[in-house]
Amino acid sequence: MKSPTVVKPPAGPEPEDLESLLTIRHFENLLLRMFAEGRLNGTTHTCLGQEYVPVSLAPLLSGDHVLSNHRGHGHYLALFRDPAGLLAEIMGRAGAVCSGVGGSQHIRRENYLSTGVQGQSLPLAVGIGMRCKRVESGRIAAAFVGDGTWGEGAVYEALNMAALWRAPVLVVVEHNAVAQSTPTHLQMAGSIADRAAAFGIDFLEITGHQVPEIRERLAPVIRRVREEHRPAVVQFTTRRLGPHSKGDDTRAQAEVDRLWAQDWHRELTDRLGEPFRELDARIRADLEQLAREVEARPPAAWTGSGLPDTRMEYPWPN
Ligand SMILES: Cc1ncc(C[n+]2csc(CCOP(=O)(O)OP(=O)(O)O)c2C)c(N)n1
Ligand SMILES: [Mg+2]
Repeated sequence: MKSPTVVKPPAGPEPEDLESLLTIRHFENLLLRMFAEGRLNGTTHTCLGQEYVPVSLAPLLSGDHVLSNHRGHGHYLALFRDPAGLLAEIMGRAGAVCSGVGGSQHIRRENYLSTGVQGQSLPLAVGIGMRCKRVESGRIAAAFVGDGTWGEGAVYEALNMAALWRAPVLVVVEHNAVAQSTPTHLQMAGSIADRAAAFGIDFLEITGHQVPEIRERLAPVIRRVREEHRPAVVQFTTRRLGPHSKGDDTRAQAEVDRLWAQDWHRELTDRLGEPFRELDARIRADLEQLAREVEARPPAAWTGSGLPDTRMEYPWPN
């Protein structure tokens, strides 16, 4: 008699990954609530639904250069686990990671840099990658970009050079099928896989949201980038659960509901039960408390960038 096939449930995230996932989820929810209550100004783009992408990558990129984009809170939090510094930055309060001058989109810390300018990070990543190859052997440059950003010409100039010069660059695409209000199928011909192939660049697509499985698939790709200087593109086929920024979701409600039904948070709530709910409630409450503390602080004061002053006097030296 044939023995019944046992379907192994997917491995759950490690405790520190769960904590990162939930910190990012509740950080982003908190920001949207605070905007609605008039407690925040400026802008913000939350990564609700996409939290598992940077959480999966974080330990694989330790010590590397990471270039982030406008939807970067999760990228920062997964790497630095510093909700206090980021919230203070977004609120312009004491303790801000960039003295409150960077806000939501422009953060620099150690080898991490984010920008709100779409497509800017890829040429930068190639330059940094070349530096890694020459003087920081073993390090790579990883850049997060959205699917809509593949409409920028700079992306292709960068891919061309990365392939030609064998720059250790990892391009992480968070393909959420939408760019602001434009569905990707209305603006992208062909596919990102084919575009990477045109440059002879390795490509991997990740469709699931299980952190341990994703890490297992990513590890050999990142190892090749690091050791063989083969640039790679990894496409996470993911979902944006929230608005583009705040209150500007133009998608049909039924479409958004369909995405929420596939959310990792819902799946883990069902699978992990009470301990997950308890951790979830604790992290949410801790962040609410943090927001009250940060709100009560004085405004952030510019303390200098901590970097050598590289400004040049005019006339520029040759
Ligand atoms: C050079 C440039 N053009 C336009 C914008 C305005 N803008 C900000 S986000 C965005 C859409 C980006 O879509 P995508 O790359 O898919 O990332 P997602 O927002 O879906 O994460 C646009 C057009 C910008 N920030 N920079
Ligand atoms: Mg997008």
